[in-house]
Amino acid sequence: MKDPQVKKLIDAEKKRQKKVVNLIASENYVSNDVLEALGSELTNKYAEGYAGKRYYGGNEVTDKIELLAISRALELFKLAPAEWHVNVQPLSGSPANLAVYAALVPPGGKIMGMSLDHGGHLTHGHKVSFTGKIWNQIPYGIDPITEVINYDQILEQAINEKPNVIVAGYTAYPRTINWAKLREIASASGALLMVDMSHIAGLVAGEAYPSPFPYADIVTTTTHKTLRGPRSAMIFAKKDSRELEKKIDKAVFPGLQGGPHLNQIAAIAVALKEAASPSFKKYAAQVVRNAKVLADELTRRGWRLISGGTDSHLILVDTWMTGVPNDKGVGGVTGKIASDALEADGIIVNKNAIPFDSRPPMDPSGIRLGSAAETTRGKKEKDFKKIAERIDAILKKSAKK
Ligand code: DSN
Repeated sequence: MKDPQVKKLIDAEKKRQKKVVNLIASENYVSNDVLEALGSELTNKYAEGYAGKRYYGGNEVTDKIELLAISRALELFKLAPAEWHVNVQPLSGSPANLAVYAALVPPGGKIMGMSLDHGGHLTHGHKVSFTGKIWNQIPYGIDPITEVINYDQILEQAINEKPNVIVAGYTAYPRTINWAKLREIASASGALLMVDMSHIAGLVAGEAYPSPFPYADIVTTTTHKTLRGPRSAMIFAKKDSRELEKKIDKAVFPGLQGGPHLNQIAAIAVALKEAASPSFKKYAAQVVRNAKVLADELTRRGWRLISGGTDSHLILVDTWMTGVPNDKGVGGVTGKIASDALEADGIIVNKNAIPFDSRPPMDPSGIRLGSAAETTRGKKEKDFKKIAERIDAILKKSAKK
């Protein structure tokens, strides 16, 4: 690279990434092949439209790339092309979710999504997101005692509210989601069931987490979390007389986006092939095993985990309330203090609200941890045990300050 300033910064970021323990639950490390596709000449090409129906000439190669990504996506999640459609053009997760609502929910309609502090995402209808300004969020949450989803409560709420769409799949919910129950709830209340599987897509692909496809009408996903691809997204739609897929394609282009980023789409195709390999299946299982070890070791040392543990790559630790100083010496670390103290020691996490949080979002009561990135770097149970020991020591030291 001839630009020394940018080169220096990229090199500095590479060094930073190598040196830290990365427990950000939504990050991962892509392969060199994914990087090569992202940095390829495909970035030069305009291809507004869809394969075979472009508004620009010169798309004989890019059509093949988009079709390859589509067929690999359907194959990876074991979907028959006659039954499922996939759009691989969304630029990332938020535009993907926006496109689904724009296609299927009239302005002012109801999006029933999990509250942000219970593990939902901003684009599940939160009021600071346009998804909560154009549409009305009907927020649902977890049970205050068990800290897992109470499906009976959601059923009652859905029947009363009659939302247009129920959104499931979360950013800070560690447990297995009962897709079949959510299907029953959506059907009983006349709502569409949209699953945002961004966090768990790689685990679903690797058969380490139940697939939502037998139950959902629409599935959105980013491609850069557990799926270990480029920053991008996909929208899957069930094909039937409702023609959801046609409405969604129109919402993506020309409704919300212009030219697709073909370099990203090629990188998705590469990542999907990698995710279909036997080694990725082993990876997905290891991600879950590592998260469980981390959860068990932290619990053993006195830290309270939301819902008491994890079934996925993700853990939510209550560093604040655990933290009333007790005879174990644990106590009283806010999410910000915890995340700053860990970062100072080379462990990168994010501060995170916990359900029913009484603290502000910039300094909430917890931290979120994930095992996907470090598992990519080859870490196993014994390494996560050591990571738990380090986290415990750092947090206890901060609590005493
Ligand atoms: N920001 C992502 C996460 O960290 O979960 C979701 O968009």
